[in-house]
Amino acid sequence: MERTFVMLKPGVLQRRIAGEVITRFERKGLRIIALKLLRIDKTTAETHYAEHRGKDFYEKLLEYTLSGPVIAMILEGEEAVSVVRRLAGPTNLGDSLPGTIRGDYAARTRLNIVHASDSPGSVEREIDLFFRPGEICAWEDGNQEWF
Ligand code: 3AN
Repeated sequence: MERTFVMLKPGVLQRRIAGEVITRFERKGLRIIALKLLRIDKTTAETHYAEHRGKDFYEKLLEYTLSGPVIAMILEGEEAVSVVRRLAGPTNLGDSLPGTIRGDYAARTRLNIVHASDSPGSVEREIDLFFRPGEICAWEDGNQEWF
């Protein structure tokens, strides 16, 4: 099983679509093993988006990320990194097809609703940045009779 990190950006809560977006991941069969709502600080945002420092959209991206609470999650499943990236859809507005989260909900590339780790290396770095080990709650699928 693979883990991946997802962050629902502030627009998700603003637009009251957190449930709809989280449902996309659950319907796919991914397992939520950590989830919290938080307002991230500037240092965390700068660390998270360090690779984009200096780009023309960087300051606006930080401003948006800090504009309100986000929802941070760790999802688990087979090939979770690539599965979640496909559910999210491509970064650029013009490439994200209907049926993907960005394709269905994002109207601007900079405000593209969801962050999802792009490699196992970034998963580890981003989980460490957002979660303490005690906040992760691994679980297994239960006996069907308990449902
Ligand atoms: P992704 O989030 O798909 O991994 P990255 O890491 O290239 O994409 O970009 C991080 C964030 O920066 C994106 N989610 C988006 O909000 C913003 N972004 C990336 N490229 C652009 C761009 N060309 N114009 C405006 N915002 C951008």
